[in-house]
Amino acid sequence: MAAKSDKLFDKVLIANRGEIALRIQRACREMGIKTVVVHSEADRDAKYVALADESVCIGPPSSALSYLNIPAIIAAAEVTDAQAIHPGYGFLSENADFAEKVERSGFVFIGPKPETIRLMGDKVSAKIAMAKAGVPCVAGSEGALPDDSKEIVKIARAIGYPVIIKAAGGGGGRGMRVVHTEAALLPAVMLTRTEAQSAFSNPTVYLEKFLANPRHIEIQVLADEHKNAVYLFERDCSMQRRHQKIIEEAPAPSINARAITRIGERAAEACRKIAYRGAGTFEFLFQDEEFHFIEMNTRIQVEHPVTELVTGIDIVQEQIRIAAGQKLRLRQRDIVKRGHAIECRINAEDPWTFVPSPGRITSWHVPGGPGIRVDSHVYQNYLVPPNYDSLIGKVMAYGDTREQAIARMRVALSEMVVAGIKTNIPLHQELMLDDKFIAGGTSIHYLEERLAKRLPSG
Ligand code: MV4
Repeated sequence: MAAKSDKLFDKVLIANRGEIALRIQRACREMGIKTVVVHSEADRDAKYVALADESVCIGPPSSALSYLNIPAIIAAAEVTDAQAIHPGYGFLSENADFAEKVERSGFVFIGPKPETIRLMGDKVSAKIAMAKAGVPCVAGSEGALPDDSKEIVKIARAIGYPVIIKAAGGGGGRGMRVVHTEAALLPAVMLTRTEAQSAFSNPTVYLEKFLANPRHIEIQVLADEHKNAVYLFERDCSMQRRHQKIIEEAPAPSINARAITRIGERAAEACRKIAYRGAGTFEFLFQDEEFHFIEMNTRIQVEHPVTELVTGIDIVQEQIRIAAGQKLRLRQRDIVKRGHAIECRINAEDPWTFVPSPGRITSWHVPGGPGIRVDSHVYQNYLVPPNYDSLIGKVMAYGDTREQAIARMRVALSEMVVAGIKTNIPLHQELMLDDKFIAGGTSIHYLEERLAKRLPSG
């Protein structure tokens, strides 16, 4: 078992790829921790792999055979004598069985306890736990929907239409169906159950009031295993297409500071109540000045840098310290949010059709200057493999005000050169000039509505 208390790990294994593998590696190196990176055959020549103290090839390009290959990852930790495993985001990051196997093999999982990951992975148990811990939730069924049709109709009537049926095993937009009338209710429940059974091997569904025009606001938290918990304020992640976020920012434009304090305190208190450990994100729908909890993510998130920029806290380093058993050094009163940060996710995809565009990057120039941060594993001549998601980097702009952050982002995007593949940079440039984006506070539906009105090819 790795040393707990004040001593950090000697060596951490990074069970991920791309920009987040590099981000975690940088945090480790800054803390004097050696790194092992596991990689697939497709990522063998990536520079961040060469930069790690050690690397282990764990399988062919297919994720299922490499980044999702639990025995291969644990074997890599054994042969390299790593003490802890950081899962990054995606892949095995929210897989409770993986976390459990990591711990049973004698390594530290850099993340919550397996039972917490399991609790939050089931959206019904997550909501019950959070409601009990005092977090305001969307009105809906108390737990899973029963089998009895009359009962289901009664529940929907009490809540009032429109309602949304969601799969307990879903999350992130998978396995949901909106219902506008009583006539459509039971067929929708049946269909969602059937789909949930085949997609998640779990037919459990629940019902909520459907919020028509919300914003997606999330609260970042950090909690140690000594019952200390803090919140690092909010992010606005409303700018998304098909449940893929493309721009995130902190703070959320025009939300009352006291409302943020209240919901942040609720989130931190809930962490203490459920003995949460690690970094976490409470996802809320925000509509009519109210927060409604929907899900909790138990991993580091893609958009964590906007929170780092406005708070000055290195969230990945905090994850590592917490996993080593240290007490949080941060006290809530010392955590302040200053200025404004925006993140544009740069994807290797056609900016008009969103079709992935893997291939050789023949030219790569990143922006710089005051308030600009670029997190990317890419370089000139890098080959974007076709096997993984299309994120090739993140451009972040920080400013004293939102206006300054937007102005810096415009300059940054204009300086950026990515040749040889298509990217969504033109879409980001368009959005940085969009009146509604500039005004701030758009809903989760804005981008898709805006794209529908876009003129073909410029
Ligand atoms: C909702 C909703 C409206 N009302 N729940 C989609 C992702 C998943 N995390 C929850 N989602 C939604 N749940 C109620 N009661 C609308 C969405 C939703 C959404 C939420 C966040 C970000 C983008 C979204 C896009 C479409 C629908």
